[in-house]
Amino acid sequence: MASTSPVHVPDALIAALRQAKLVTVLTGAGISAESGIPTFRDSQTGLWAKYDPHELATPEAFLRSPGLVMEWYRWRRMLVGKAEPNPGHAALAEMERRLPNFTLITQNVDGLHVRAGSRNIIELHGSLQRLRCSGANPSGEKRITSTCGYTTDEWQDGELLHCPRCGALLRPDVVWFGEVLKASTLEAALRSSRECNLFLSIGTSGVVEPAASLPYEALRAGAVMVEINPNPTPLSVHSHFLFQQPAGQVLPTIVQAVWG
Ligand code: BV8
Repeated sequence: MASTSPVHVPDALIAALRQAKLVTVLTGAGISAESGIPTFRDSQTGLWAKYDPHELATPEAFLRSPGLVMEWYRWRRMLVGKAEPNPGHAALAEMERRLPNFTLITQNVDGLHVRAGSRNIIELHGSLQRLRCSGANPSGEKRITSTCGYTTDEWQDGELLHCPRCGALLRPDVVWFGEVLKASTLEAALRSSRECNLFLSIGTSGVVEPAASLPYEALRAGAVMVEINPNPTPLSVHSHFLFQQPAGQVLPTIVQAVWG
């Protein structure tokens, strides 16, 4: 990401962060862009250029072509394995250490916030580091029966992986389009959005629901809204502080300005 003009942190934001009792952050693919992970907005590179993530990240795609979907996730997992958390991830981990009450909600499944040292994380859409039993009937019938609940971090070699407990296909432990989020996860995200004094929306185009509604829950509850995104989004006009610059430059500057 080319360096941009210097980041200016308004005194009012410094004061707001210093006195905030509860801060909630929502991140999207944009915070991992400076780690070299393509965002959903970017066209998928190379082999995957001809596929639309919205097509591949669905239960239908998995039932229709489980091998293709698993190969896509293996490719993304390889990208993530070669990537490092960037200064934006690190600054959020530092912010959590400095604040009395901090919740990080992420739409990302890359696990980079965990690797950067963040602790209180709500992974809205799961993690591609984990696999879980899909319940998809190994005989290939086009329906997903109830899963046996098996999960693992071990991605064995081979195109299709099977649950050692029940024999069904294993799938990435992520939430696909058309799938409901875990009720407890969504409830925790809604609660921390409604209870915070200050909400930062970082690196998200604000399209995918129900994640996209979280900043508006915070606004309705009277929170101060900060958006960090080089491009405008529907949230931009509602933000009290708007940084249209890369998160990897803005976040460390904010942490430096507030905590020195
Ligand atoms: C559900 C995991 C009940 C998988 C993902 C209500 C209204 C409309 C539609 C719906 C609705 N309710 C449900 C839907 C359907 C659907 C949906 O929202 N569709 C969209 C396309 C309209 N939602 C669902 O299906 C959800 N389930 O609600 O269940 C239901 C079901 C069916 C029907 C009704 C109700 C489940 C959604 C979860 C899908 N899984 N990920 C995987 O990753 O493989 S979503 C995935 O895409 C990401 O997790 C993320 O959420 C989304 C991508 O968005 P972003 O993260 O914002 O990334 P994007 O590329 O878009 O933008 C990047 C931004 O970064 C840009 O703005 C860019 O400017 C900025 N940026 C770039 N560089 C930087 C930067 N910012 C800062 N610094 C930088 N350096």
